[in-house]
Amino acid sequence: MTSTSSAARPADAPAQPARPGAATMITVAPTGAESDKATVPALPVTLDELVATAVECRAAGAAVIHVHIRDEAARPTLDLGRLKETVRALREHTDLIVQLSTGGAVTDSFSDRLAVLEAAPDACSLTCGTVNFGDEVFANPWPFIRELYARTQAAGVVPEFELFDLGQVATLHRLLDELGPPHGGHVHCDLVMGVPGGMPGTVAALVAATAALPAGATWSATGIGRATLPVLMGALAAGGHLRVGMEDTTSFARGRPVTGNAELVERAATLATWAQRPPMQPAEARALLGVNGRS
Ligand code: KMH
Ligand code: ZN
Repeated sequence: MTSTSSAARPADAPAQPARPGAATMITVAPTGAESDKATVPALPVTLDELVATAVECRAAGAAVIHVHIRDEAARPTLDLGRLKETVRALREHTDLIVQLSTGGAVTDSFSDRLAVLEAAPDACSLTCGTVNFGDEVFANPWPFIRELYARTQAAGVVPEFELFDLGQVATLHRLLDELGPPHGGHVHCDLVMGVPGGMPGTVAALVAATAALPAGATWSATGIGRATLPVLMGALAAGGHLRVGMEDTTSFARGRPVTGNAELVERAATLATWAQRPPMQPAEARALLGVNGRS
């Protein structure tokens, strides 16, 4: 790795934590690719359901939506026509920042995942390494990461760097060192914690990962399943932003299924407000992330 400002920094120069009192950017990840509509009936899988969820979550305090879509049989898809229609509909009905998943499902091809950018979202996810994913493997080899990142720069799409473990933070540094800053000029990361195979959803892991981020980066965090609340509270305490949604948890509490994404956003917004870090409006999130256009 070559050495630039994105690489090593003193231990006392953390990634940029939100100031006390500063707003909390809440991302909702409403659908994902893993849950089944038959098992989780509240999961938004049609375009109408997704738009309705987006409107409710915006009202509840979300500023960003992380989008996976489904086909007519509610199976995960990266169909480009559907993705374009989804971006259009979300923009028509909300002012949320539209972040398309380039992770897709573990079965999706690299070429289909690269083609997601052709749907011209505001932003996209970009996972910085391969990770065991339960019994599956979520594959993100270096050449794919590099190609996807270069395409985000060319297409003017703001990447959110998804980090499932500490090694992926090192890969993020390598990426920035080799290809320079992202479109929009600002590095924002999302720690995905508690995936079986990735870093655990603990405060110790949160502190280790955030301490290793590039100087000036901002970050959000999400805990999968039972890691949801510890990660949410740890992230608020550590000055981070939040991602919540049915992609990451389908239980609101032990034995109580989530009834809809909005209640997860409402809970996050309430806790953020109690922490004196109320939800951020989409316009402020656009400015933070360097997303062009509508404000
Ligand atoms: N569904 C996972 C295999 C992303 O959206 O970029 C990948 C994922 C990450 O959800
Ligand atoms: Zn996702």
